[in-house]
Amino acid sequence: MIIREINVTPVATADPPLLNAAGLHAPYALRTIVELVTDDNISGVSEVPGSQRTTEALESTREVVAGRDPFQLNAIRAALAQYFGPEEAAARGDAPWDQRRLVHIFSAIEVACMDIVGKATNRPVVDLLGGRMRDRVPFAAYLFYKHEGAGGEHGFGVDPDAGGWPAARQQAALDSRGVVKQAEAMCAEFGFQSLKLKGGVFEPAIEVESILALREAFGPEVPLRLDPNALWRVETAIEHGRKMEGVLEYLEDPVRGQQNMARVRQALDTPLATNMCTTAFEDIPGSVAFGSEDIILSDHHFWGGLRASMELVRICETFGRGISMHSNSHLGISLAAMVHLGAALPAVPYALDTHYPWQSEEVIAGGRIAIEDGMIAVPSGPGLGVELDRDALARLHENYHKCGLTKRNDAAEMQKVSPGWKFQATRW
Ligand code: GKR
Ligand code: MG
Repeated sequence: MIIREINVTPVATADPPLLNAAGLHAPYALRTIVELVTDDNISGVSEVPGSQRTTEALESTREVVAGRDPFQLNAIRAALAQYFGPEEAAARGDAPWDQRRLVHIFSAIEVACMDIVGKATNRPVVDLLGGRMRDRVPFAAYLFYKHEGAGGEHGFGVDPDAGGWPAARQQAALDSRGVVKQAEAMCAEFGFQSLKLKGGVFEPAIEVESILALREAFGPEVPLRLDPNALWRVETAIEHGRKMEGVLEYLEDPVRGQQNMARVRQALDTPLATNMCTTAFEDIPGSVAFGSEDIILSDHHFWGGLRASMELVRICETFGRGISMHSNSHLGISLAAMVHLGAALPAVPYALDTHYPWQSEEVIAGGRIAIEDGMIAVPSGPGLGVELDRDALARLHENYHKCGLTKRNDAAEMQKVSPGWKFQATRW
């Protein structure tokens, strides 16, 4: 069996005006959908964060990937590392983690190959990762401060008084009351049993107030997390972290860098999690030397695929790190891959992150994947268990051309509503 065809389709999906440390989400989030087709017509799919750069890099892998056996993932990875490696290594020092290319590209190719291998062997992807440890995978409600609106062209057509999650997704949440209402609506719709608030938007005291309001509304049984995306100083993190001791399940990336994280960690009892200071295998020695976090939020799109994520789990076990999962705005192909991985993990002590409730569109047949009791069932069927809806793919591809975005730029989007706004790597 060999890979005969590589189809790369950039898409844009409506995304609400969510606020974060980097600015504001644009009305569309970009993703890139990859389809590999074998000589015996088996198609495998995958999805990665989108940008023109990623799409072009994927297009250029045709010469490396075409003609290869999808079972031979080690050789494919070696070939891609050789192809992208030197440039990647040169950029490594100063490139933010989400600008690394090889990990995205290999993740895209690997997941699509595993979808093919699963279909060829009539096995779900979770079995290719060593087999399932659970049938349903727990996810957390991902709460955001946000402006009114649901993103895209059609977002503003939702009646905010209609009730239910679609209306709540439309509503603004700019204070603790709004955050609690958002959490209640999201939990009512999807049954989530853990809550994460994206912080780094308002002064720390305001975000702490939201966390305490969530605690008041949901009680101590519902685990809470806050993620200021490394915008706090060490002293700020310690001062405000102390106010949330015993309330947070974990504090995610309060400060920037492994050494700063280690200083905060020594001062607080609350566990620290990261998807910012330990984001690649090359960061593990620093993580161990400094003791920068308790939990690593893995992400197969950024760690170089599903098998690499399983390797990370073993490293985390060795060095006493817990594991959970990071997410960005995404569609159902990414979600299916996350669920297969989540089902294969030896243990899931923390519900995984997902932005999925914030999106309303899909590229997979059968529409949106169901979330019930905060859990997602491993898709049935071989491979990832999802198929492309080609009409939906064409529609979202058209969105991509119409929206005119070529990369994510939350700062530029924020400047449209707050002229002069500037990203500050350390703000409070
Ligand atoms: O979507 O605004 C967002 C998040 O801030 C995302 O970009 C982060 O990567 O979810 C993320 C995180 O946990 O840091
Ligand atoms: Mg984070």
